[in-house]
Amino acid sequence: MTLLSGQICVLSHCVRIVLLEKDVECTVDFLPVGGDPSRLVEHNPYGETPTLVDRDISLYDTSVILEYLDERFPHPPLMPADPITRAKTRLMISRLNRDWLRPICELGDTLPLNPPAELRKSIHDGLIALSPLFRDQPFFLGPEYTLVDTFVAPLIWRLPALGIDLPKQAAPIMEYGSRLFARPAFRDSLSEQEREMREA
Ligand SMILES: N[C@@H](CCC(=O)N[C@@H](CS)C(=O)NCC(=O)O)C(=O)O
Repeated sequence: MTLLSGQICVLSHCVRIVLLEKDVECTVDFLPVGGDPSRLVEHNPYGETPTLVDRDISLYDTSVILEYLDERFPHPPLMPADPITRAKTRLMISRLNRDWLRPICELGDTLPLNPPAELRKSIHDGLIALSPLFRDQPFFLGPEYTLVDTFVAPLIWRLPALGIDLPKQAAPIMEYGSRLFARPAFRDSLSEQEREMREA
């Protein structure tokens, strides 16, 4: 299995985390910025990262890739078991994607990211509003780590690169971020450039 990944593509980052959480054997092929897109287009008509190439199938669209991985490699499960919580998980991922992750993708694949002021404000205010949730629970949906957490971790990691500084009142969400970053799968998921986002 091969993942065609961007170097700092936030959605590719979600897929890298899930592959490592599930200990899936996969080659991550980091595509060079401004490189020849033909390899990508061969597997994905939209020419976007992430694209997952498996023996019998090529997949694109992050949510499609992640649900495939969760079904093909069921341990540990990253989707809740009951239909209502599964639907809530999909809804939350869809909102995170529309509001924050896709707009971050559109900022391009070179640093610094330079988000427009409205996007910066939306992420800043949105994370502050979510923060109290993490006073009483370790992960986004409660006691268990799920796919939603794999979408939020790359976002919180990118806050310094996005020029977003959260105030003290957001301490619970920053502590949640630290819990996510401490996971071995997260640490191993980082590309060189992603590592530099917090080491520079
Ligand atoms: N709907 C896609 C969006 C993926 C996407 O926009 N990827 C960006 C990088 S983060 C990309 O490949 N942009 C290059 C392009 O659109 O040509 C998904 O959910 O995976």
